[in-house]
Amino acid sequence: MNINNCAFEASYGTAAQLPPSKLPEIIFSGRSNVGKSSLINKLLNRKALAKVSATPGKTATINFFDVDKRAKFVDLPGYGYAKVSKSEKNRWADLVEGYFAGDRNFCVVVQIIDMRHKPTTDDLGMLDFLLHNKLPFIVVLTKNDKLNKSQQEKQLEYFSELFAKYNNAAFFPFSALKGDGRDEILEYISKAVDDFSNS
Ligand SMILES: Nc1nc2c(ncn2[C@@H]2O[C@H](COP(=O)(O)OP(=O)(O)OP(=O)(O)O)[C@@H](O)[C@H]2O)c(=O)[nH]1
Ligand SMILES: [Mg+2]
Repeated sequence: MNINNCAFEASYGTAAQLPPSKLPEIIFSGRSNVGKSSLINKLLNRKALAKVSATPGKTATINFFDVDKRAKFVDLPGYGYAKVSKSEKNRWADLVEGYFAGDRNFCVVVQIIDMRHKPTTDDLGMLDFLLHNKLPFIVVLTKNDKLNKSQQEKQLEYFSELFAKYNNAAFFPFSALKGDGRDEILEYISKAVDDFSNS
C-alpha cells in the first residue's frame, strides 16, 4: 500500500449519508482533541490533510480518506467534549452508532488515548464497546513527547496492566510531533489491510 497516494474523499454529518463500504476501513476513534487528525496526517506524511485544531470538537463529521485505492482511513468525530450542546452530543451518538451499525469492512479500529492520563470513562466505554462487538482494534497512546523517559515508563507499565484486561490489546506509544511509533503503527495497519483483502 503506497500511503503517499492518498486523498481526502468526503465528510458526512449523518449516518444516512455514508457511502457503501467497498474497501477495508481503518477507523480513528478517541476523545475530542486527543490527536486523531494529527495521527492521520503523520501516518500519511501530510501536514494538513485532516484538519487539526487546538480547539476541541473540530472534527464534527465522519471524514473519509482514500489510501492508494486499497483502504479508507475514517476520522471519527471526537467524544467527551463537555462544552457541546445536548443536541450536538445526540448527533454525535447517532452518527458514530450509525457508522458502526452499518454493514462495513471494519478492518482495524485505532483507539487513541492520551498517554499522559488515565483513560476517561468515555475511553473505557469505547474499549468495552469494541470488545463487546468483537471489532479488531489497537490502541495508540498519543502525545508521548510531553512525558519524560521515566514518566513514559511509568505510563507504559500502567497501560500494559490495563490492556491485559482488554484481550491484551496491542498498544503503541506515539508522538505526532516527533514521529515516534509511526513506522510500527503503519506496519500493523498495512498488514491488517493485506490480511483483510486476502480473507
Ligand atoms: N505535543 C503533541 N501535540 C499533539 C500531538 N497530537 C496532537 N497534538 C495537538 O493536540 C491538538 C489536537 O489535535 P487534533 O489532531 O486536532 O485532535 P483530534 O482528536 O482530531 O480533535 P477533534 O477533531 O477536535 O476531535 C492540536 O493542537 C495538536 O497539535 C502529539 O503527539 N504531541
Ligand atoms: Mg480531528
